[in-house]
Amino acid sequence: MSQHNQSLGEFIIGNQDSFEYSTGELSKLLHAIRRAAKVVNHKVNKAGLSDILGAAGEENIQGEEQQKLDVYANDIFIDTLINREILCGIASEENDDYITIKGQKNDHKNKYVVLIDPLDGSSNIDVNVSVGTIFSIYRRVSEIGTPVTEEDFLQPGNKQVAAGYVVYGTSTMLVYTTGHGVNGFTLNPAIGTYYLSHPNMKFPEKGNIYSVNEGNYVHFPQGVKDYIKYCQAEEEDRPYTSRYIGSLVSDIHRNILKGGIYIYPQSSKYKTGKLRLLYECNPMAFIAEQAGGKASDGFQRIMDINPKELHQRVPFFCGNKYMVEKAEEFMKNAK
Ligand code: P6P
Repeated sequence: MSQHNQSLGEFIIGNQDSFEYSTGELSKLLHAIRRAAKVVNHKVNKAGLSDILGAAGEENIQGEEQQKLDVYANDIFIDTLINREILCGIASEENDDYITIKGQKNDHKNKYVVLIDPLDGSSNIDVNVSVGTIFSIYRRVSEIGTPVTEEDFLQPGNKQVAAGYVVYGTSTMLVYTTGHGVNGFTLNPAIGTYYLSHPNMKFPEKGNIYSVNEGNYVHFPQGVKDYIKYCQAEEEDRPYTSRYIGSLVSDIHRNILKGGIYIYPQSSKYKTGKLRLLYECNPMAFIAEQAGGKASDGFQRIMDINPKELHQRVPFFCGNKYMVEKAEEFMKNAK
C-alpha cells in the first residue's frame, strides 16, 4: 500500500516505536481524539441545519459567550477521552478548572494529561468559516497512584509528548506530531477513515503571507507596527500578502502549507496577548517547530515558557523561521 493511502490507524501502529513511551498508549489517545473529531465534524457540517447555532447562553472562563458547538465539542472530547483509560486529567479552554480522572479502578494509575481547545475560532461558526480543535499531551509529573495535580498541566511546551489539531474546513484534517515530524490525515467522510494526505509537512523555504488582525494596529507594540510596515514595503520579496481568517488553526495550517507568519501580539486590549499558552500556543508551537518553523512570544521560545496558570495568555509569533526571526528583530530594536 502506498504511504499516501495509509490510514491514520495504520500509520500510528507503523510508527509506535518512535513514541518513547508505551506503544499502545499513544494509539489509544490518538484513537480517542480522531473518533471525537469525527463526531464533532459531523455536527460542525450540519450546524446550519440543526438548532445548534448561536450562543449556548453561558460564558466560559475567558468571558467569551459559549457557542452551542463549543459546549457540544467540549463534551464530546472530554467524554471520549475519559473513557479510554489512559488519562489522569484533562484541562479545557471551556472549563474553569482541570478535570481529575480516577480511572476504572479509582486508583489514579493513568499516566497522561491532555489540554484541549475543543473548538477554536468558534466565533466563525455562525458564518460558516472553518474552525478547529487543538490538543496537547504530556506525561504526568506527579506520582502515579495519586490524584492529578495542577503541576501536571503547568509543564513547559518542551515537555509535550504529542500535539496536534483538527481543522474542520473544506475537508476535515487531523495533523499531529510526536516529535518526529508532522503528518496530516484527511477524513474520508463516506467511510469515516482518515488517510495520510500530507506526509512530513514542512514550511516551504520562502513565505509571503502575514496573518495579523490589523484592525488592532493602533494598539500594537511598536515592534509589531514596524514589522507590519516591513511586510507591506515594496522591497526584495515584498510586499507580502495579508491573509487572516480569525481562526488560529486555519491560519497556521495554511501558513505551513504556503509559507507565512501568524502574529497575535500583546495590545492595549490584551496586555499579555489573547491566545492561551497551554492549549493553543504550545501545541501549535510544537507542530510549527517540527515543520521546520519557529514560535515565540516575540522574544523567547514559546515552548520554553514556564506556565504559571492554566488559562495563561501569551503573545504569539509563529511561522517560517526566518520570518519569525525578522519580527523578533523588530521587537528587539523597538524596545
Ligand atoms: P481576533 C479565536 O477566538 C482565536 O482564539 C484564534 O482562533 C484567532 O486567531 C483569534 O482568536 C482571533 O482573534 O481578536 O483577531 O478576532
